[in-house]
Amino acid sequence: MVSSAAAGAFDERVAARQAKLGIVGLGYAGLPLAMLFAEVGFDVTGIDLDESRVRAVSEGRSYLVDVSAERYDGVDGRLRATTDYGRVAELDAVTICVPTPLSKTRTPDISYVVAAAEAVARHLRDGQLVVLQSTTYPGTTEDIVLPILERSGREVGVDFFLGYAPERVDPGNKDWSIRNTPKLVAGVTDECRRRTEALYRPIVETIVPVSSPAVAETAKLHENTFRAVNIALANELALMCDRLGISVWEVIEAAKTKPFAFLAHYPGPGLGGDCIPVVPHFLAWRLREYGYSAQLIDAAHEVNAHMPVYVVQKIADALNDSGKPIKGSRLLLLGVAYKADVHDTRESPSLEVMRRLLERSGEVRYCDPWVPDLELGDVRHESVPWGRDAVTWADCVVLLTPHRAFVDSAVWEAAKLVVDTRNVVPPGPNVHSI
Ligand code: SAJ
Repeated sequence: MVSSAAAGAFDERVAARQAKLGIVGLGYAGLPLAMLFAEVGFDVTGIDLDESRVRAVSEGRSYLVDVSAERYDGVDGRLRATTDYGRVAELDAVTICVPTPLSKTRTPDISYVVAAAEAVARHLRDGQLVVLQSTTYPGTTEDIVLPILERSGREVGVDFFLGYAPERVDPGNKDWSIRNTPKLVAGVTDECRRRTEALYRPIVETIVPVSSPAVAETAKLHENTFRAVNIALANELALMCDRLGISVWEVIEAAKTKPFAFLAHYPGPGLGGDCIPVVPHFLAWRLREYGYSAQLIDAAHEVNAHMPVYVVQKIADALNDSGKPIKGSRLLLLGVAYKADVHDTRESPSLEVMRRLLERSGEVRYCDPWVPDLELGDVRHESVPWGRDAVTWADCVVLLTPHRAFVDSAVWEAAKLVVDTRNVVPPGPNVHSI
């Protein structure tokens, strides 16, 4: 049993900002968290195996949209970075924020979580709190991380403490930050949860304790699965409205007038990002171990994965009206990032559209102010500048990512033919919408 004195001492060190904090993984979730802890007065050690990230943090250089170079000036050296896990031994609390990608066979790859837990375990000290933030399948904290940490012979809830608190970071979101986004918090024992709550209290306005890590792990997956399934529903609505000969965009706008029990999602060329296309498969994979098949998740994946095929068919149909095949036609793709006004192309459906058009011998160029160049297969492509020249070159312009630069542009009237997958191009006889 933990003495109340020891519990009190931890809370006091946190409340007094004397606790030494560590963040493992300085990516889009870890670095903003490390910076925020430093800004409220903690001494923070960031640990990352990527030496370029460690150098950037040490030199106060920004490499994430949410952490500008100016923020380093404000923390007076309280945020340091290292590749040395040995520094864990000096810390009171360590938060693990490493990636959890999908493997090629669409199963969860938690190798980064395991490696981080093993490295922390090698330097674990009595009284330390370890918190996992990575998005992962239910059972990871208690069935994978806990046994690794207990190998040291220490007992959880007595000699060390283990919590789970999923990240809800939305890079670039100006409305929702770490501070004002409610934070789910769980612990392997009550004292684990209590200490995890104490850790986040100085930086998060609303802490939501839940009864177990599995509840928090599953809630996070449910949040993103909700989004993927509703996007798939919007995409299926587009396929249905195409057959009905009505505008899916007008249907959604009409449905949106219902003031309750409706949350609009919109069709597009498919599902991109390292989050929404990935996370639902963690849940489906885990439930298969219980003999349960998550039909909605699998069906949503099929619908979302079909959208690039549908967009290519719309392009072929639009060109056909002008008596042109895809083969040999000049095709300008607008936007390869997975969503508006980001640099990120991970899982971007634009790349699948581009690949399919190249396969059909289209002459393909892309324009994306946020992505100057990209590798597709073993070919390097460079973005062409946005403007009338780019548009007049093309037999067909395809709007895939609604970057601000494309939305309010007068360039559209120069286009011979447009396929618009995001409902941002002014309507016209030469504009085909999905
Ligand atoms: N998309 C659609 N139709 C929609 C919404 C999105 O086709 O109605 C597409 C986007 O184009 C993109 C993909 O889905 O390719 C994912 O878009 P996203 O807006 O969900 O963006 P993400 O991947 O950055 O998701 C993050 C998530 N945040 C966290 O997990 C903490 C997600 O839960 C947020 O809802 C989302 O940001 C957000 O709202 O910005």
